[in-house]
Amino acid sequence: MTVVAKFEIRYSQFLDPGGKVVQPLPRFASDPQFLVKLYRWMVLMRIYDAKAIALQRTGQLGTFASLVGNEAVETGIGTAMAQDDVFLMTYRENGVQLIRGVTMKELFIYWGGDERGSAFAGPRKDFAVCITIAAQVLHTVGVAYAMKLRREPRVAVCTLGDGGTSKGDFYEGINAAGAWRLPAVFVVTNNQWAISVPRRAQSAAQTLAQKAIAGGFEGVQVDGNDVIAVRHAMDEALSKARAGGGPTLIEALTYRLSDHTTADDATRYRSPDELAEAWKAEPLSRLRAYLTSCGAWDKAREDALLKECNEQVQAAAQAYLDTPAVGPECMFDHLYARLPAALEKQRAAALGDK
Ligand SMILES: Cc1ncc(C[n+]2csc(CCOP(=O)(O)OP(=O)(O)O)c2C)c(N)n1
Ligand SMILES: [Mg+2]
Repeated sequence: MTVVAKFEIRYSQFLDPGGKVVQPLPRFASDPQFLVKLYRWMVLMRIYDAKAIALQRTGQLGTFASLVGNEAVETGIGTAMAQDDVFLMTYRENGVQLIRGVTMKELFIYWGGDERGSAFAGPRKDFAVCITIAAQVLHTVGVAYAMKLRREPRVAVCTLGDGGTSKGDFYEGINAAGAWRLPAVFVVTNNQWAISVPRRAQSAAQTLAQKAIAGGFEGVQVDGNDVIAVRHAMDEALSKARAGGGPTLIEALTYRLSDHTTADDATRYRSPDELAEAWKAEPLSRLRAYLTSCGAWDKAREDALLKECNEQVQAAAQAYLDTPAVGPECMFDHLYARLPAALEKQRAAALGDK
């Protein structure tokens, strides 16, 4: 018998949960002021998230999917991408959207159940939220194929969850991306849960990164609570894709510190001990500890940043609350170029009900 294929999956972490450097930092991370910028995004995301949940709990927002715990993944992705790359997301990457120029007011409008929030003014080529699990993997293949045909040095960046990698759409997408050597990066945010289904029940594979091997391209694993590790892996994957080297899959190991959405109650299926343990590895505190150890951060700067981010979030929430609501008929307005007769009738009825 001969071995005809072998593979290995690399795991990378630069800062441990205490903020200690565990391997030489990549060049971008040698500048603490640059890391402060990454930290600012992470703090802003967390405050935005808390506000969105508060608005939902007081009946002023629809169901919301919290990103708490995901800040390092989102900051790493958003800050690494070039503006004319294309981002294709699930529902949990509001932080990436913010970095790419979607306004916070637009995000609140979207979660308020108003499709005008998907017609964001900033990154017009980015896709809207994809609720249909893993369908965006196929859309990414289409976008990346177009970029390749046009010989553009652009990359399609796709995010999906651990649960999403169980879908047929995911396997079909990575197969095509590998076969056609497309300029795409797939980031699997492994937050250990797909609603109530734990990672171990989701797949018998040792890592989710190795699913890329079946597509014929590289898969890597990073500590998704370490923004430096995520950003570094993104930089490498993006430059490889831009240079014609094909796709990469990045599995970012993190933890969903929130309920699945505001419509979920995670205490029904996971233990408080597991959650408490996960909080010890959350992404903000390690970067804060590292910056503090470099002399680049202190309590005064922290307080000033919290104040500034709170004001920004409050202003966006107020701008959202001051936006006149659309009528109930608008639910039909973004489904078809021409509405089928049956839905046209329902739309008319909704207008009549006003
Ligand atoms: C095709 C499809 N099936 C089922 C659902 C219902 N659903 C919404 S979120 C979710 C779990 C997704 O888990 P994961 O991919 O790990 O992402 P996470 O929510 O943890 O970020 C499911 C099954 C859906 N939205 N789309
Ligand atoms: Mg998940």
